[in-house]
Amino acid sequence: MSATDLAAIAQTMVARGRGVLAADESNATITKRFGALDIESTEENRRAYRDTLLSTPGIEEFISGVILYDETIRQSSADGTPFPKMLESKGILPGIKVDTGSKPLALDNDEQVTEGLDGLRERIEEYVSLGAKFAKWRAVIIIDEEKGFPSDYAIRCNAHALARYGALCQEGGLVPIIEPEVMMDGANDIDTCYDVTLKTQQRVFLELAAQRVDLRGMVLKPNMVISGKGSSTQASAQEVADRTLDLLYRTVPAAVPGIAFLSGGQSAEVATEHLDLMNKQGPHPWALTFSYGRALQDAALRTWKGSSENVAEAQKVASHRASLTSAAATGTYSRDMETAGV
Ligand code: 5MM
Repeated sequence: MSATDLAAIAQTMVARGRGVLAADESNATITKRFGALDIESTEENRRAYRDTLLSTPGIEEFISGVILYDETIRQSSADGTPFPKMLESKGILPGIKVDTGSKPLALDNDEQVTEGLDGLRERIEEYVSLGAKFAKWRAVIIIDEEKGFPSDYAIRCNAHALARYGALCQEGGLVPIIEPEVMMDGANDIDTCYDVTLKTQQRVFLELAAQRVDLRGMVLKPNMVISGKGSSTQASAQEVADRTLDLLYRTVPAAVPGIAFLSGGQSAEVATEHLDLMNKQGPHPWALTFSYGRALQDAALRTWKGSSENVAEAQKVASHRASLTSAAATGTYSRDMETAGV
């Protein structure tokens, strides 16, 4: 695939008012999410849940692409249509998580590095044949001020792996989503989140350049700059938007077509409000949109609850959430839209 083709896919992923649904929970993660609602995590239940989300009527107005998990990309909708084909027929790009998870970093102490580079060239070839157009790799950067985390070592290792993955994707014809996630669950304040995210993104862009990744054919999926969940001082929504924008202007070259945020455990409303406040200050050099997992799915999953009788209602909830998140991607969201038309 040419650089122009990759750039066109990246542009489509972040087209105005559209964003990415992260539905790539590994079996371990979806089992945890199901477990909290007493839903059994069988292969059929996972398929039925993903089918509910992906076949939501009209979802293509708000969702440009869906990140699938290895099991899901091989599954089909109730009528037998493989999920990638079903998405394509709705004008939604199928994507695939290609990392194999974060593991303890060797000779370190509780920090993580994401694995999955071995055999990745061959796996990419197979995913392309299954219909994937883009990929995702998530690096986990932990803040723990007492332990001195993150170390430079952890940031360097993760940035290097992200760039190696990015280069392999572009060589093999997939647009890489580059996801360096600075975790939001520490006790740190917003200043520490800013400093760590700055250091991480600077290192990531250095590695991307060193490893010849074409910035026009990628999408960045960062965390927002936010107070840690365990911090006694919580920054206001406006401060989160301002500090996140300030950081992005310092780190992300204008050649990157779009930034699709992760939600990272923020509630759906808060994640939506933050994105909206950033877009109200636009236009920016890059599109600012979403690649949310929990913030798009939580309410729909709670409604579905593992029962086919709830599919229509869960789809209504999924569609409403996606429409609000889409509004935030154009800076036209307001809190009263949460209850309007439900
Ligand atoms: C959908 O969740 C993904 C989880 O992957 P693992 O099961 O391998 O942990 C995750 O990577 C997700 O794509 C991003 O973190 C964004 O999701 P949130 O919920 O943070 O918006």
